[in-house]
Amino acid sequence: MFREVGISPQALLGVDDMLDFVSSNPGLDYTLTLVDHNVPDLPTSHPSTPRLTGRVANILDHHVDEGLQVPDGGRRVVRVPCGSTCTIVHSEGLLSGGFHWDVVGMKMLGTTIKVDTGDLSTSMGKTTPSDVLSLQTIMKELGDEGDDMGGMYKRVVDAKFNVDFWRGLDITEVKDMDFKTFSNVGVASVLLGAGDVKVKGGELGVGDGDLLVFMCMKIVEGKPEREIILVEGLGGGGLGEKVREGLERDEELGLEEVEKYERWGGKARAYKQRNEKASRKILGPKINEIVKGIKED
Ligand SMILES: [Mn+2]
Repeated sequence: MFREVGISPQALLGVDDMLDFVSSNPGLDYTLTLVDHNVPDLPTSHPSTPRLTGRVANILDHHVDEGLQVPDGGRRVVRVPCGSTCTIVHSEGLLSGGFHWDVVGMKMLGTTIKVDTGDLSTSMGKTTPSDVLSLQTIMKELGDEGDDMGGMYKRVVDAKFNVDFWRGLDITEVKDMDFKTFSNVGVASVLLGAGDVKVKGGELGVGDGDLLVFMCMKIVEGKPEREIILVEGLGGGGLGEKVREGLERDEELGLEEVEKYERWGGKARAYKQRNEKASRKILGPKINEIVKGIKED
């Protein structure tokens, strides 16, 4: 969706990146607004957790209120049920003191409300009157400018759920659809089984990262199954190999090698991931830890 409106996903900051930035600038004061989940979505053992403690100033959410305190003067809007947090963001304003949404922001809010509620479907059981009101208001305010929201909604839904859409992409598009880097290791989340991630028309350009990870997800009889492909990059210094070995040993992930992709320069290996709950949110910090450990050795 960011690409659709001309914002490079590379320009986005993850919570970890942001916390790295503020920690490397001592004296910088910061507070956080939690939107869509009212407790920090990290395990207590996560290295970022202490850096979040006491920093949450505002909460805007549609999930059950877990009672995290916000300081005096902070905002707390937890509305349950509500189909989309973007409805709350739209109707309450993201920031205290007023915030002007430009056309791009309004389109993204509206499209996300559509995605979250199945285009205000009544059968999904998520749509509430306030979702309808917010989306109608956004459409009215956008006028002709909102004409492309229907197409944008369809493409976002395809990217989230439509395996045929993913099968039609070439390898570079598969890699870049949802891509994030951790310590020079690229991690692509893809809605394909490992066997469906194919290099069409030549080699996969791994680039000069140390390792490229495809986190594959496929639905088998209604249940998600995860697989992982590890491709050693051209970063040099053997770091990619060491990170691969670190991930192979990780008990939480539970990787079992299932197939070797000789085609990808003999460097790609595919694994079944026994823990289907371990998402990129879990894998990313693991990679950072492994790389840190290697560098300290
Ligand atoms: Mn939510």
